[in-house]
Amino acid sequence: MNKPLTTAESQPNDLSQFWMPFTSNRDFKAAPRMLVSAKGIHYKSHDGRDILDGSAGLWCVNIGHGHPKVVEAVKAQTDTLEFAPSFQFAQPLAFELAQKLSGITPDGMDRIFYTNSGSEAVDTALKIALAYHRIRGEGTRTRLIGRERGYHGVGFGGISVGGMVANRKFFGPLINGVDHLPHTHNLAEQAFTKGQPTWGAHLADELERMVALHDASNIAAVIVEPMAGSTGVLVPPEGYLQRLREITAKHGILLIFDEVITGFGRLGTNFAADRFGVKPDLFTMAKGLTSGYVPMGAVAADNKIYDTFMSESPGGIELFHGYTYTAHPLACAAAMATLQVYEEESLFQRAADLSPHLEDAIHSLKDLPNVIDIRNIGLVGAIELAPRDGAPGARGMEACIKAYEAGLMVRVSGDVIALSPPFIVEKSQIDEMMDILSKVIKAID
Ligand code: PXG
Ligand code: PLP
Repeated sequence: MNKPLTTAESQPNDLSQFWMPFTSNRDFKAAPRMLVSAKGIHYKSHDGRDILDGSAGLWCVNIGHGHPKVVEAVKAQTDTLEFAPSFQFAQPLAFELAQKLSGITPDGMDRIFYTNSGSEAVDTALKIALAYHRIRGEGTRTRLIGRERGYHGVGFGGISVGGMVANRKFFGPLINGVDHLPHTHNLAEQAFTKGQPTWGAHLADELERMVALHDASNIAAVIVEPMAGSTGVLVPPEGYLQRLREITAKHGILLIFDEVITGFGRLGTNFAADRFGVKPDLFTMAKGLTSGYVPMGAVAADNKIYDTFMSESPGGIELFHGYTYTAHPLACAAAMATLQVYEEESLFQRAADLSPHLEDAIHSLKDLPNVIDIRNIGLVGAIELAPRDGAPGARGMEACIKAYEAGLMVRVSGDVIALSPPFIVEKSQIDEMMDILSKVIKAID
């Protein structure tokens, strides 16, 4: 266990300076929930309680907390080379990591561009798509298509193609030339489905209507999460992603998968592309890439996209894009060690093997009060509660806070409770999570 913090360290007496993200600062600062250390599948709260990590942090700590291999790798890298520029210079781990990653990406998607977060990965993928079309002489292809209820991070690119209204409505006109496919959630047709719903593949055909309206020659790319996580776990209907692939391929539109959550074993396979047997042209990753130990994201590109930049751009810099911290040595070290842990501990397989247990356990909650849907895939589960009249999200937030008080961290999106534990979770701990959730759901009205 990490060295316990002193009271002064764990309970700062002034909370006003840190402007917290995606949080009611006023509510939190009135009743803080401080996490002071973590090991394995537990956080330690500032009042000394063990909190089961039912969400792998923010869907990222797939290998569990405090894994000595990753901790050591980052420490050692700090001693050797803490920073080196990646513009015009490089450090060897960047290439080693890209090579290692290309061993688990879908065939022919071996070109890796590094970022520091999922949001940056999304911006990068959209920019590569636009520049790719221009470089190959189809510069009219500038329109981007996202999906309602999509979450693609918080950059202007990501919120433009994203479809969560609260994340968009405050921020002006955004990027123009964007359309949104309909989301695929439909309780009447899909409630309490285990795994992929059978209803909904036809919603991909809406893309044909957009092509008919704008003409394919104006459309650069379609971006979707293969499984939408942040919006409350929407599992893709059977055949839906295949249909999107067919339509995009037919019209020369790039297909981008946002695999920031689904990548690195969350669905029991390397990537969702593998799980669903659909290969995009570009995909984003982050979170599980380093298991959250150091921030890092990336985009994997089909080799043909990279090759086009190399052969068609006139010489000199091929892509005018990059971050100060692209391929940061500490992030590369964390990612190398994380990938090694996944391999040595067969963690993607473990996620797949645990999936039926999570499915049975979570669906056993279906008769609890206010539960209107339960859904699951891989090592992800969600419980949708009916919204309170006039106060959507209130019941979900109350569940989140009560669960924490009872020793369990979950994520909520509106009134959807999401579970996505680290892959090292034991079956008994999944059961413990369900016990807590069951008591919590019964206790709120
Ligand atoms: N794309 C997807 C699909 C994501 O889920 C991002 C992009 C942005 O990544 P960064 O690293 O910039 O946050 C995400 C992030 C939640 C939750 O509770 C989900 C995310 C982030 C924080 C909370 O569902 N997803
Ligand atoms: N703003 C200024 C003034 C900068 O000089 C830079 C980078 O040099 C940035 C923003 C971008 O920062 P980053 O490369 O960390 O995304």
